Amino acid sequence: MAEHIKQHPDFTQRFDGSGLRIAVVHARWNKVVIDSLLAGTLAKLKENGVKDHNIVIQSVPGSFELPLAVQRVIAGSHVQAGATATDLLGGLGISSPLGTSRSGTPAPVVSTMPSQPFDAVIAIGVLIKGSTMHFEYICDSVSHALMRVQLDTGVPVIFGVLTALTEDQALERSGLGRGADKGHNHGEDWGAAAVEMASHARRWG
Ligand code: DLZ
Repeated sequence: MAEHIKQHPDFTQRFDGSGLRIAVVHARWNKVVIDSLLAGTLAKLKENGVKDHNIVIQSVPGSFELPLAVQRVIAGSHVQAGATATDLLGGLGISSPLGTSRSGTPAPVVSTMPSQPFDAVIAIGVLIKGSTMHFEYICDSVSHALMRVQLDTGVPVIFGVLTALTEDQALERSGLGRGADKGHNHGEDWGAAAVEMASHARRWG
């Protein structure tokens, strides 16, 4: 028997993301890990053909805020207006027309562009267990709420929330491991899952 049964899914089947519109809603807690996950997510979206101008990014303070933001982004309210993928890369150090906050996080922008439906939304957060029950409550409520939004709206919501017991676990799951093995950036899986689920959802109607 193989030593490790748990494996990442096979994402080798290609789905064409060139006509898809994807929103990425991310929390800002644990920024180092968030930035790496976002970079992995965006890289995979683009690798699958999703166009820069069809990726909209919205940041929220913490993971607890993700479900409402995802719901409103899907509903097409003003919250839908966030930074584009290009803007985000600016916030990560490449020159950005939007500027950045003191923490280096891209400044949110309000767009007057007419809203168009999203084919999928990726919700990204990093929860790291502390010494109180806070972690348990947020993990539980956020995972249930994101599932509810997805089932209520019929729009695929990708669960990009790391629920790590230690900082090292979070680093390893974002490709930033401290050892020789840097781990795997789960953001890449979330980007691929979004394109696949968005493609299925279009077919399912
Ligand atoms: C308060 C808090 C704590 C302690 N830890 C985290 C965390 O590890 N990851 C995260 O995304 N957010 C954390 N938060 C903030 C909450 O998610 C939320 O933003 C606040 O409770 C305000 O609603």
